[in-house]
Amino acid sequence: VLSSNVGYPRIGGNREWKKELEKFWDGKITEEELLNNTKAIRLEGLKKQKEKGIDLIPVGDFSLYDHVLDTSVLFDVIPKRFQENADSRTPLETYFAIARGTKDAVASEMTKWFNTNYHYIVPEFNESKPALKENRPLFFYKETKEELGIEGKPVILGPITFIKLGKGYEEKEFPELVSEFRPLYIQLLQELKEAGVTWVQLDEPIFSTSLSETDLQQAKQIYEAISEEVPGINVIIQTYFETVDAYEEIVNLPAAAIGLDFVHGNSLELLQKYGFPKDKYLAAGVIDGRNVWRHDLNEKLGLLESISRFVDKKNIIVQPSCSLLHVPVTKEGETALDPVIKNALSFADEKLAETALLKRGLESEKESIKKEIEESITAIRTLNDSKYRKPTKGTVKINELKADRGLPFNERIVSQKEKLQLPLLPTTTIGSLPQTPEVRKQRLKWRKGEITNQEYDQYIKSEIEKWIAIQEEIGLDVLVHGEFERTDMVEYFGEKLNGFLVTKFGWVQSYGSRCVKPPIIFGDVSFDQPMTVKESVYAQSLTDKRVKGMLTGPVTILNWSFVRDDISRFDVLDQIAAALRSEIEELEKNGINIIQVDEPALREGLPLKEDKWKEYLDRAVHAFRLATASVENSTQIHTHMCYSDFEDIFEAIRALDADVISIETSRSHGELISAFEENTYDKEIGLGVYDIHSPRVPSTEEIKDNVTRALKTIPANQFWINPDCGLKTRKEEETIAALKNMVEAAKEVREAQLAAQ
Ligand code: THG
Ligand code: ZN
Repeated sequence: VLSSNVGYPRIGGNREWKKELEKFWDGKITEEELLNNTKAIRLEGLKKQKEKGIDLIPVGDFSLYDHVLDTSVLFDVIPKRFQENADSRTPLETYFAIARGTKDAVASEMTKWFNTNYHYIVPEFNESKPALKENRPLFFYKETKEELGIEGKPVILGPITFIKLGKGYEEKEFPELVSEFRPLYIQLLQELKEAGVTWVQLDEPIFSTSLSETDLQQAKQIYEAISEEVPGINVIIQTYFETVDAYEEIVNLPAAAIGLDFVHGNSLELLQKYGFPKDKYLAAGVIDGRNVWRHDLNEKLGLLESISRFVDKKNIIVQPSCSLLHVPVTKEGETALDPVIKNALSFADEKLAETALLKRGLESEKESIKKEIEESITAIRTLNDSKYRKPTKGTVKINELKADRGLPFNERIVSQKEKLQLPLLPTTTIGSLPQTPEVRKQRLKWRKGEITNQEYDQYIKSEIEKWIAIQEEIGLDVLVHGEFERTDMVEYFGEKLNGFLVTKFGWVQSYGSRCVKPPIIFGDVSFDQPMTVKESVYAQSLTDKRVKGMLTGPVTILNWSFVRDDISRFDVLDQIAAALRSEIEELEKNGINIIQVDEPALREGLPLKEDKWKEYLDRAVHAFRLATASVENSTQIHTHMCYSDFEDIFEAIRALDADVISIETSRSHGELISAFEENTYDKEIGLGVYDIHSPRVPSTEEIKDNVTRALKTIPANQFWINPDCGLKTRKEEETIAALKNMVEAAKEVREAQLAAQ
């Protein structure tokens, strides 16, 4: 039996990595300093994995931004706009330019990594001739060996996943592209082999999605070529996040080992049904790499024993289900947590210790880890029996709540229009306004106790007041309070609802240097006291315009939290929905008549397997409606989604029954509008009329063009004008200038429309 790790967090126990990167981007440290300082973080992680007792330690999983971008650059897949003037930049500067853009070249697209909250940089295959440039995996292998005496296992994104995730080619060109990369992967692996590498991991998470015959054919061909050309190096074809559909084809690919996820979906059943090739290692992902709970080692050992009925023990590799990139580094520093909870948690380092224990247990006798098994069972039982798992005071009978607004939209909208008295083509924003360094500084001071609650409240109020005045001056129709009190749209609610806890250091990379700190749902979720009412009501008291209440929706709160695993996720979802329902009722009671419930993570949570879509979408829609259905007909429910890939979930979006939906589209106009057109959407739509992800201020003309184009498809009386996402990451001056142009554009189009009527 061997123990292995699939990937380790890059960010360091205290986000040291993020801080180094940002210092470099700000010009505060040199490239050499960045490389030295991040090397120290990397070696620290490697050392820890060794100490935890991991046999196959991943190297090259470390990245200075994103592992997909690393792979692109490794193979010289550089978009043209970054090849120009390349001599004036170091290779590292070019690397960051692709990720972040420069003043003359827009960044490459960024999108979600499978069903996670991690984002990768999309490879663009049409503008370069691939070549193996600098063998980074080899560099990391050598570094690890020289510095720490560790024989690392290089990790490389596999060819099929890498190419499938990229763009700039048509489906029929896929085989050609695979052929183009074949010699490059072979060369890469040959160089590794010559340097003494024995194990190498090729990540193919795409194998957990539905592959076409061609895809499988291509996989077979390239892995055959690899095994023929580079014999003697042990290739692990690593899948994760779900079971593999084409189980028999995949496990029979020529490789030394196949890595399967034994946590998500039922790989054991496939193993029992189809067996496993005698001559291969099975890298068994039995430790959950996506969640933070300690495992019952007895149960996991049982799973491994079941696996060993089909695979010789000597051929089993015990490991996490996927890279530990998706969980925080260690629970060690969480000193404020009740030991009852802390004992039941397991972050990356703790998961590695569990992995090593299971290896020991499987290898020798169960007896050899008897004490540890007992400890794990006790820790879980103690939490289950504790007050944390008892119903909380705000718990409601969810089955008794109606998830239906009563009146259909076309009747509700009449009373909404009458109440709200908004102009044709009303203007608004998505909710968050710039979180300036000053806002962050004040929040930090408050957290550290350097300013009092009262002083902090006063500061937030003054920001709200300032921005209500700015919004009035700009001439927006529906105003927002700006969300200055919120660090993160999920963490904030996690801090206020029953059943959640927030950690001190539980950071996880989201994209580039940006991290999130997902709250942990440990018990029943329920409403405790109003969470957003104070700020919204204060904002409303300052203006005669309508102020829109702002909440994060149940699906997004669920998907961006770590969720207890002793009850069904869908039951947790309903609990969150019921708690939000109380909040919405409070807002309404306090005079807020437009309430936005954001669901940016609805699409990302879509299961990888199509046969699970329906249940997910039904439950997601039900939860949204549960949260929003109890309001008066004249109260207007808005929602917002950031994702533009709507085709798969269109019916679900319609079924949400939100009165107004705003969506991010400014990067893909035509596409989205036709989706709405074909589907004859009858409710109100706020189409993002400019891109907030760039510091550029769009001109009035440009925005007018976008609006006019949209109005060819969407009737004006259904249409709202807004930026395409929240303004949190933008600067104040940019925001004000852009919104002024947006309001001016709205005014001109409105006048033209009214004149034409
Ligand atoms: N919250 C959560 N997940 C998300 C988003 C979010 N996933 C998708 C998308 N939005 C990712 N975008 C961001 C944008 C900004 C930041 C994180 C994710 C960010 N983070 C701060 C940082 O790393 O500096 C940390 C938080 C802080 O200190 O304020 O800015 O919005 N859950
Ligand atoms: Zn958005």
